[in-house]
Amino acid sequence: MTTQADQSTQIHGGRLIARRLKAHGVSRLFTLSGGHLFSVYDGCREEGIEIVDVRHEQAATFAAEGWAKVTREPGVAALTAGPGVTNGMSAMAGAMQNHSPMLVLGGRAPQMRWGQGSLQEIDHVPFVRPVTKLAATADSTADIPGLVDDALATALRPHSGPTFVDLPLDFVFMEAPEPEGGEALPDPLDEPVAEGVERALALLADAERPVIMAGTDMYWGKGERALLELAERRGIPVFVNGLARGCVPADHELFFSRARSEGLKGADVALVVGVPMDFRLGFGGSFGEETQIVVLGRTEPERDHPRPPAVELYGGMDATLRALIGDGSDTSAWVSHLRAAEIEKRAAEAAELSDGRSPLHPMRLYKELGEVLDRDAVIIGDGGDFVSYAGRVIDSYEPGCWLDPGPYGCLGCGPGYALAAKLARPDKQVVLLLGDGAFGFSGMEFDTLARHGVNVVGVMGNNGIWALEKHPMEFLYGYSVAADLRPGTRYDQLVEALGGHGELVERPEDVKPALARAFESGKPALVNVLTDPTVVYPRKSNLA
Ligand SMILES: Cc1ncc(C[n+]2csc(CCOP(=O)(O)OP(=O)(O)O)c2C)c(N)n1
Ligand SMILES: [Mg+2]
Repeated sequence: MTTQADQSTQIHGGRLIARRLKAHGVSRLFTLSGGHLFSVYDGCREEGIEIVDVRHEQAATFAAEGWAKVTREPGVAALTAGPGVTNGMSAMAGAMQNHSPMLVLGGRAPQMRWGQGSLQEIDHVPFVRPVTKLAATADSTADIPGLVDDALATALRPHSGPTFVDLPLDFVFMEAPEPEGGEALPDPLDEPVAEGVERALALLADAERPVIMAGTDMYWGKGERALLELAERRGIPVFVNGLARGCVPADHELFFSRARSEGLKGADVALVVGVPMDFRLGFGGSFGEETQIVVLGRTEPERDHPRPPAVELYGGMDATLRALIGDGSDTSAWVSHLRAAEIEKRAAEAAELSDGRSPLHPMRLYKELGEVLDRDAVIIGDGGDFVSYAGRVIDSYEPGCWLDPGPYGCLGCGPGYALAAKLARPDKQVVLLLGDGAFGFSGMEFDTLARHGVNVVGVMGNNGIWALEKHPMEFLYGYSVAADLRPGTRYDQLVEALGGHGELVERPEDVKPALARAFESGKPALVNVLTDPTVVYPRKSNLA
């Protein structure tokens, strides 16, 4: 068997792919079997790329995204022809909105018989294109390596996002010589400083109540060090969402979360860094009417800003944030004012955090969980109200430690994310927060976790309802339909049946011992905590 390939050697299309993946540092391929992919598997096996096989293609695709989210390297999934690719569509759409760099390889019916009705024959590209940055079908075996290089580079370039390469069965089984070289993948730290920083510097110099609101593209742009230096030098309070969580440690003196509305509404200048003014920022209305907005993006936005910014800066996150470092006004009164608001709002949570009811208040569960989490634990949220509570009270201290589906909001992302996170960070606690509704989408992936020995600890808020839908519908209509689940379902026993460790918890005092047993079990685990369905999350709006 040959293990080396050079210009003179012909190697099959699957091996050509694996060699390009390996050359770019890809170590794992997430997939679910299909004959269209056999030569890709053979190539990966030859090149030492680990194949991680799941139970539904959405989990493979979410895992590829989860890998990207935790490592900032492109994640890679391979989906078989037809239904394999359609099953991965929601995850691709979510990754597109999250700007998650990843590559999806699609199996495809053979080119030589195209249009004659081969098994699982469908043209993926037209429906994958709107949810990817690049979607292309290989024209020949020799075309494949260049396409893979291009797809990986495109996935990483701003705005980063998913790309898709379709592999006709005949081309991927046939042989071609391996081309030489291939360029290194782009590094966000090489992106140039934006034009127009002078205007932003002038605004910042006079700002008395500045804030920074940072989001996911700041993380993709590797801007966190420069962001912290900028905030510290100018004394600017920082608020984060999405993947920016953890980029400023939750115990930093300039980090705020509960005082967000106070901070954003009261700001005279807001640096909006790597985050669109979408529903999460009230389409711009979260800021005060007089707030001057300085937008900083890795590149031009995909949509128009909902309110006109005073300054727009498009360029490298690190370089541009660095260019904004300098001395400004004394902000200490503003910072103290927000700190007082933060402390007051946190104090108001104390009663819920120590709520003694059984079934539990979700806040009490998070108080117990928070006390056993390491500083660098990776937390994954998959659910409705249960995850909204976590978003409020679970603190992050390092980048890449908080994963939720993002604005596309697809339930079922969690197990795939968790699988990838634990593979990428085997020494960290990886905790998967699951609603009982959310569990139904990808619960079978506990089989994947068990088969691959990936010891994620799941914590379920089991309220027997789709709470995020049931309570709003009752509020609007006085009744609800399609909003109930079976109360008290033993999802922990399901996980045990799949080879994991299960715990059922009904009382607050039993949470910590159950979590300790789960972490020590040496298996993927689910701590199934019964939570109170009458608890209504204080939500302003969930649709727009
Ligand atoms: C794929 C998908 N289907 C439906 C929804 C709509 N949805 C959002 S939250 C939610 C309820 C989730 O219930 P559960 O996971 O039990 O969490 P809970 O709200 O009860 O805490 C639903 C149905 C969605 N976001 N994604
Ligand atoms: Mg529920």
